[in-house]
Amino acid sequence: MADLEKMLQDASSEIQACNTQNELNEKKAFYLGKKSPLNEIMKQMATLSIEGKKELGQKVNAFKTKIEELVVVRRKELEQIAINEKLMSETIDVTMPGKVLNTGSIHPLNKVIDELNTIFIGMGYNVAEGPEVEIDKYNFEMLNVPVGHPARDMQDSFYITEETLLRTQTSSVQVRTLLEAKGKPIKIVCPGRVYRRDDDDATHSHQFMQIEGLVVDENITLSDLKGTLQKVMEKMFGSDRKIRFRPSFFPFTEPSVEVDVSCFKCGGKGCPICKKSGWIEILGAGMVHPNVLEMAGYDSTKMRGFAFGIGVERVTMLRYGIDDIRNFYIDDVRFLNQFKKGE
Ligand code: FA5
Ligand code: MG
Repeated sequence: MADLEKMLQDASSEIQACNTQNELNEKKAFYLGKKSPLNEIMKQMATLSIEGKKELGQKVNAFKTKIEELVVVRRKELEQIAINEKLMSETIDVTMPGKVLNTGSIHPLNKVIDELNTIFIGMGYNVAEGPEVEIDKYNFEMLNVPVGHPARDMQDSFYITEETLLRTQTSSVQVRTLLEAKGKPIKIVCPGRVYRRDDDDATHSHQFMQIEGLVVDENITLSDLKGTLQKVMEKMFGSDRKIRFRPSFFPFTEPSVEVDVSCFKCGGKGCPICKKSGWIEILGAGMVHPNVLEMAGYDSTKMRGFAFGIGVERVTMLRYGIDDIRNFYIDDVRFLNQFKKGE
């Protein structure tokens, strides 16, 4: 009998120590199967009295029942442990950092266009658009640059047919806007791509961007132009950067100016980027030529206007200290990634 009690104790701790359903099945088979150590005890049966047999029989049955119970309890425990483990492993922790996707970033030129648009919208301008494939009439003729005019040479161009070309300047949008407004006041900016047969170098590209501006109303003067550009450049570069207005010539403005900003690289001393001048030209501007107004149906004795064409690449170079315009167009992600910050 003592054997049976000892066996029950051993069985109980062995069942409790089972960590898988398989181990548990084996343990159950060991104690209740044909080769169970119980068989040794049962062998005593023959030597016992009837009373003794009855007593041993009951003890053995009780042992079996107890083993069954212990197995059931442990089986349930193991099932619960498995469920808990599964729940733990499948828990979604919403505070875990997500997978970082390798996203692109806004191109620096678009950043500067967005910024300039915002500045101009804040000053009451509308943003206009125009086509990149333009007719000669709008790109040149109605800007007071007739066929054979020497100013065409400076923008020696990509022609598609005799009458159509890739626009060389966003100034073509001036003509389109004037024709559409039919004598009414105008206040627009127009960003876009332009194309010229220019030799590429650190500050020149054969394809680049401009932002055109056109303001037409009664009583518009050169000082309005100067004040406007001064304000915009201050917002763009801060008030420490030096800006200069320099007399220039465009057939579609009179008088005409060009605006330079002091070189970001040498601070004005002269270096290869600014071609030793200390200045980088960023835009052309002037008072709209009366011929341009008249050709578009405006009465130039009543309405006057100013216009400007800003070089977006130049502004971006000055803004971010970029020393070669070609960086914008070679699609090197190491260059582009630097502009991800702050997006
Ligand atoms: C013009 O294109 C005139 N349409 C500007 C204008 C508009 C004058 C309205 C008067 C009234 P210009 O060729 O200078 O002007 O070009 C204007 C600006 O574009 C330049 O100041 C420069 O910043 C930029 N630019 C010109 N050529 C290139 C080039 N090849 N690569 C990059 N930027 C250029
Ligand atoms: Mg110029």
